[in-house]
Amino acid sequence: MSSILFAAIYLSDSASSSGLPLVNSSVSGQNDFVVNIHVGSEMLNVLKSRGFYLSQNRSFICFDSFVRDMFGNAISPLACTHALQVSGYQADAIQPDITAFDFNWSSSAKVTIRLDEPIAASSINVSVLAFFSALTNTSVAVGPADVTNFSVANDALGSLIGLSISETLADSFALAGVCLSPQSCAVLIGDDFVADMSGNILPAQLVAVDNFVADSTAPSLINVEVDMDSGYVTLIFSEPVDAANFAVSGVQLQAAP
Ligand SMILES: [Ca+2]
Repeated sequence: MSSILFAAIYLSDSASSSGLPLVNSSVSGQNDFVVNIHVGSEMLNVLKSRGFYLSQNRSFICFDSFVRDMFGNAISPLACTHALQVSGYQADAIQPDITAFDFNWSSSAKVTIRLDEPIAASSINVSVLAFFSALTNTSVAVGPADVTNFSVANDALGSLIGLSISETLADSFALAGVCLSPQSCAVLIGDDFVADMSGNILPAQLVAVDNFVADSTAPSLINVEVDMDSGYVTLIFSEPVDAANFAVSGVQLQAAP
């Protein structure tokens, strides 16, 4: 059965549309009436990301001459305009899984989460996310306004979710000591964060960061306020600064520049 020409088999979502050639697949079994083709996860992900094969009503097959009988006679092609609907269908019932969680302070999309299969963008609920530091045993929850932008890219590898977080949330991280190093950065995923194309929900879990990129931008001084009665000088910075490392001797007060 190694004579099967996979690229001459097409999978489509209706009896009238052109199909996707079957790639990344293998055949198992003997020369027989029944041939089992194992469709690889990359091809399955392509089908899911295109919305194909999400139900029996969206599962069709058509083909060119992809196989021969034992005498060498090739099978007659079946045009995709007359594609055959599958007679048996088993929906995806497996929950998606996380394959990577990255945190990047120097990028506008600070958080990226990769899953092993395409997901439905409309299912995303960022308000069940929190970030956690095992060093300080502190977590910072994500509020509804804290994710300023999110993107979803579904492809053969699965799905890549990108989240841009608000300045307010970034400041909360800095003040709580969360996600300031690989050791202090994990994401706490609650129930119902995201579902796959068949509605299976990603299980709640705690995931440590895989790739961590620190902030390399220097803080700047935005404002200085002086109270001549109390004797306090108040310095306001563009981002939280580490008060333990504050060098008072490095600040000079003067009458004119
Ligand atoms: Ca699944």
